[in-house]
Amino acid sequence: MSTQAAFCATLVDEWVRHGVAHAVVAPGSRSTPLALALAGRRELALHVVLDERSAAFVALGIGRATGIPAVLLCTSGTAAVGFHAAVVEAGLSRVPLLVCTADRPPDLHQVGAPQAIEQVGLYGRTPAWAADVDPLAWPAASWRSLASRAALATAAGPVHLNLRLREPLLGEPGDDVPAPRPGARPWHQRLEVDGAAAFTDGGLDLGDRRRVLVVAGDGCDPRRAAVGAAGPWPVLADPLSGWRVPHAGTVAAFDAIVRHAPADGDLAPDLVIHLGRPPASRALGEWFDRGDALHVLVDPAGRWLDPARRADAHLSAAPHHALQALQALQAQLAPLEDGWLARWQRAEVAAQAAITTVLAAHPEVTEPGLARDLAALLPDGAALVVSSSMPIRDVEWFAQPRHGLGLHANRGANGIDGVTSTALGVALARGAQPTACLLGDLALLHDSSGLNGLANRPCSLTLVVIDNHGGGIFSFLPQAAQLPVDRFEQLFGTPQPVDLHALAAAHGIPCRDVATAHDLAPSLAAATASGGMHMLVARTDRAANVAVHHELAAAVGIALEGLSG
Ligand SMILES: Cc1ncc(C[n+]2csc(CCOP(=O)(O)OP(=O)(O)O)c2C)c(N)n1
Ligand SMILES: [Mg+2]
Repeated sequence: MSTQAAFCATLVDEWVRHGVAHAVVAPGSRSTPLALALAGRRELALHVVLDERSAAFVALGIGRATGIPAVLLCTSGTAAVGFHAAVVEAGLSRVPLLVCTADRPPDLHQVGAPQAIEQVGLYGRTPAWAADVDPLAWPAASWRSLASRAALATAAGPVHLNLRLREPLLGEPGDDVPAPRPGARPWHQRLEVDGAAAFTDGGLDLGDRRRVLVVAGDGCDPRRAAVGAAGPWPVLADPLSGWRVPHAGTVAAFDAIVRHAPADGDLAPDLVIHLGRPPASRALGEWFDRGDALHVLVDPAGRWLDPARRADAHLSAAPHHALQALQALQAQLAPLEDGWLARWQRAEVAAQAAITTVLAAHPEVTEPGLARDLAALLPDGAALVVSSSMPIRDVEWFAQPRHGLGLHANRGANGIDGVTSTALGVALARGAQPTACLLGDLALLHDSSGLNGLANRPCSLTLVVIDNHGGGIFSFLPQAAQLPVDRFEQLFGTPQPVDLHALAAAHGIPCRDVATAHDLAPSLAAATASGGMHMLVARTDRAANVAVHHELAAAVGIALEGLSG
């Protein structure tokens, strides 16, 4: 009998009760008791990933895709450091993640024992909760509570359990596993508090605000139906919100619209409800800064998502609770201004038509066109993982409302690292259902170790790579205009001399070019129909990309002028 084995079996049993369904294990010895406990439960899918950095992003992707933490396990030493980037992302994105690092007991620290590094507090203040646990020092009666508390705490992001494990590492749990709660109940549960009263209790003077605008960002409650058809407001819907669906109030082309709408014009709001994380659109933020609306921020977890320090009020309530409260309040207030919603609807229709017209005149692949088409073409039930840099912006600015597409992006830290591995995690969690990933050439190369073994994974994943030969986003910055071309290319453009087809071939991944705008549909259809791993490469030009963005913005501006004229 092994107390450590019993301890680990108890943790795993409690996590299964919390719905945990995936474990990602990076190989090593010190983690043996927990690795065996995880492998011993048929309720858990076990994914073994060599590189801890990649493993952690895979677990992150699973957490992202399911909302349920994956258990992430490694041995002691630098292995634990390898988790750090994804832990940071999980922390800032509040993606649930159960990070378990095996450690040597304290007496084997600072004496030259192998793989003994400082692991307590390794991830700083990032974890939502952290505990340094010596199973032999913790009474068995505390084990279930420890595991359950850790699982609940992942509602706020990654949880780090540093587990001090001693030799012998092998053994059977025996009868030492403490009794669980009756039935399938976990040890601790959280009760939902109804936040419907929160809005009216907030002491906000909403006075006679009659132009209410909702900004639905990443972190919204995706059950839009729960909002009761979202009320009579225009909703600027970031695709990551899950709210960019066909609906009377949905506004997708907000970035282009606000580039031209006067901040005191007939589209200007007097009350803005922000749900979740702000969209990437800088134009939107600047437009709000020029206006004088009241801003209310709502986040289910009470985060301070206000980099512009613009909020008049923060509201700790699930977004649908806040909207229900606002709806109730709306009934008591002055009615919305006549034509308020209709004006936004007309702007959206005009902007979408202008975007379509511009892109139709570009038979070559454009980055906005690729993002728009990819989001439209993926079959119902598909997921799209979007890389930071221009892909997430192009999807935010140009993807049209639709049902049936789940979007994911690591926007907590906006890293371009781990994108392929995150997409793999999302795809693994979804099995045969198609997953696509839109990413830049540098993001692909950054995580090229994420391609290791990809071809043999049991899932359907199509990587759609925009190869603009470097960091296209920097061409929009003053650096591009003000630095000598050589210096700009050296420090920002940073083209990499890698043959992407050869890279794919080296990993056994079928790869083809998307040579024209019309090539995407058949290539994508072929890839998703055959399943497995595919790479599509679309070549674009960074300077031409800036030009087409300007062309789109100008066309929307002219279309909006036509409306007011
Ligand atoms: C881990 C990480 N390193 C560096 C950056 C800084 N960065 C932001 S965008 C970018 C270039 C990305 O290039 P690519 O993936 O090709 O996308 P593109 O800009 O061409 O759309 C870099 C290096 C980052 N966000 N994350
Ligand atoms: Mg690029």
